[in-house]
Amino acid sequence: MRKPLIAGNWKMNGSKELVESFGRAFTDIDLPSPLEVVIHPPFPYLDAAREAFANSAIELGAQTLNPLHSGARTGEVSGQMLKEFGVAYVLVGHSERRQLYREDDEQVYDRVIAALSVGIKPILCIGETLEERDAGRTEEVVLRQVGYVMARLEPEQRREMTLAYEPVWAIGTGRTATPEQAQQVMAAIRGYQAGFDRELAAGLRLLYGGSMNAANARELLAQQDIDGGLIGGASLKVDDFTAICQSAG
Ligand code: 3PY
Repeated sequence: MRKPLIAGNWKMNGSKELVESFGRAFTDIDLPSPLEVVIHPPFPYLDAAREAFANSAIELGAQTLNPLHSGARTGEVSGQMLKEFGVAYVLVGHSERRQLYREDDEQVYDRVIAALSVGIKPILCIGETLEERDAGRTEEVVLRQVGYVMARLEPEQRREMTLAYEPVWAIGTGRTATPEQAQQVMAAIRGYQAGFDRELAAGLRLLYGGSMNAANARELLAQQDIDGGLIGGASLKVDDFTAICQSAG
């Protein structure tokens, strides 16, 4: 009932050539069904990606957006602009944005609303730091991040949401949560949501992120409450990313 989603977060990496090679590799490819595949390249590659992915299995994603539609915000990009380039999904609240650019829950919420208002589906990223995990605060932190946004949305807006649980200590470190650790947090998120709306919780798509790769994807994706992955480094290699997509069957 929940359609798996494999999303590639290129962060500040990639090139036009890489965009084109993904377009070629994902045209006429045999993928498990059902499955959605999204690549989130850096902004300057969106136009090339729209063209390269047009006849492929890949949908277009962006990595962030400004909460405003337009205005004096040097260097920023709005949801309306992303929409013009055919962006279907946008990451919001990635831990690198929360930590390096000081995005707090309120700003994350504003970005979610900005995306929804132009018909772009947010992928809300949440996750605890190592310090928080070691202090036994994982569920408290993650559920606060989820609740801050989800509780403020209208029921029909909640249905547009995908959540990505990415333990901060597993991002770019090569460390991955064990399938059991990831499943435990996913079950807590779904259980929390079920406390408000059982039907929504049952349909809510939960991705695991944090050093997911071709070697560990199958075991993570086999967990009951994991409906896909948000892939960092391994999404920059066509063969690895293809292998991860094949594991989602
Ligand atoms: C990672 O896997 O490193 C990510 O941050 C994916 O978003």
